[in-house]
Amino acid sequence: MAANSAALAASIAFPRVPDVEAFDTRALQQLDAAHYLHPFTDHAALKDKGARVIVRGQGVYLWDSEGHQIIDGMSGLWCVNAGYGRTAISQAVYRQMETLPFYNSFFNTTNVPAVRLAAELVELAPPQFSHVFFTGSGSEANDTVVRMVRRYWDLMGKPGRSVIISRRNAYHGSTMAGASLGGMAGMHAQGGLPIPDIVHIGQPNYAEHGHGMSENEFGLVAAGWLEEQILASGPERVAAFIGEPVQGAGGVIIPPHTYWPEVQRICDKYDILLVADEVICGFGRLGTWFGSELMGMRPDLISFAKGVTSGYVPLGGVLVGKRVAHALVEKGGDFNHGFTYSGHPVACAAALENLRILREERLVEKVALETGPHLKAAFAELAAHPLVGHAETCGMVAGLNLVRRKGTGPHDCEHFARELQVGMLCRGHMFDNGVIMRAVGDRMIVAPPLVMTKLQIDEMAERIWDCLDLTLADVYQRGWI
Ligand code: PXG
Repeated sequence: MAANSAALAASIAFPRVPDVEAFDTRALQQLDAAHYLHPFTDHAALKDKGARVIVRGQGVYLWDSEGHQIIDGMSGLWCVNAGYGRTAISQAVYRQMETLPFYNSFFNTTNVPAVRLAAELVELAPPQFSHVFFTGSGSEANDTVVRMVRRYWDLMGKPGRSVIISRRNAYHGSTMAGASLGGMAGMHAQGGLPIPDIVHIGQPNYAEHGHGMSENEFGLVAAGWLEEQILASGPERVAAFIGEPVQGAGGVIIPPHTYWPEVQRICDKYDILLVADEVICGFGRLGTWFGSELMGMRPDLISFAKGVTSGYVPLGGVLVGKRVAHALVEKGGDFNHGFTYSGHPVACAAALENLRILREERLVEKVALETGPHLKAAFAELAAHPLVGHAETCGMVAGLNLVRRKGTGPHDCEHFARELQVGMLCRGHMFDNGVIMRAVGDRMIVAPPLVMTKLQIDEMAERIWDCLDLTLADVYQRGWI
């Protein structure tokens, strides 16, 4: 650290109980700009503006270092399902740290929280699942998927089956395999990705590709792209298909009802493994424990992370179905893969407590029966705003599209030019007015904590409406409408 940075660091007070007065926001921002490389960030732009410093969370609210209260429409980053400030989780973590802060699961050892969590996850998962492989994140979970799928086919005597099919605009993480599975062109352009034998098909985005079809017709067409790719790659070379039940970071793309059952039929027809990336959809987000259950999928593997601990401590993993587990366990030999922190006892203790909360407070059922339908109604009202073309929700995820002129449905709206970045303008207003909403192009999305009450959903929707008004005023003023 440079001498002046060290002095600056020493001058910053970090109070135990956050007290707005005690934070020197400017000093923190300067240190941040000087030393902290953030994920997916244009640092030149950030340096000019200064990062917002988040200091506290309680329930569905956050506070920044200047004392602003913010309603967190994004659950941190799609993960704080149980909400902030759960003393039961921090106490479970503390107890585990006092008892056994770490031990590895290599070399024929194990630990109590990891064993208990593996058993509990298998209990929660659909019936075809029997085992869990733990990782530290969703990206590591998807790297594990790639290695495990290929290992499976080796064990089955078909090493030629190495191709994994994914989708454009999917997000599966930032490691080499995670980013390769993902379908983000901007990520592939940096670092020579994708790695070999990963190919991408179109996403089931009705608004973008479904013109002239009913949603259900389009679902079958989009699933058909999988069969076309299997035939193009050669069915004897295809190992697996991976997809998020509902695409999250790609913009909350909710597939038509017909899509996943048809994908399942095609995977079965060609004997291809189906992998559900449930890093976002798992642990109640869609009103079921796993999104696959809602979507009519019967996956062989499920990757998970985020909501398993509500983000309190990093943890991810792969739920392994009996078909693959049988090969790994019974056909013998090492699977040469694993992480220091696989089955970290502290992370597993946090997960056990988090799952207890989700169960005891019936949060998954609440999403299905109460809060999810309420969010749907709130977004249906937001769709009446002059700037909103259409809005969709599924459980506790929602998206709405900002458009230049409304139409009768998603296919006859008039869009803003991409370079105007109306979504980013809108996101700025949200952030400045106490609500966190993500922008993916001109699609604005939320994924609130599952504990958000109906009243808080109304409060969030009111703030969103006001910020849509502010965005509309800007857009008029700039002559974009
Ligand atoms: N799969 C999915 C479906 C994800 O959403 C990952 C894998 C990777 O997980 P880790 O724990 O390695 O980050 C994710 C992560 C965004 C955003 O902009 C979304 C994620 C991460 C960062 C940003 O919406 N999702």
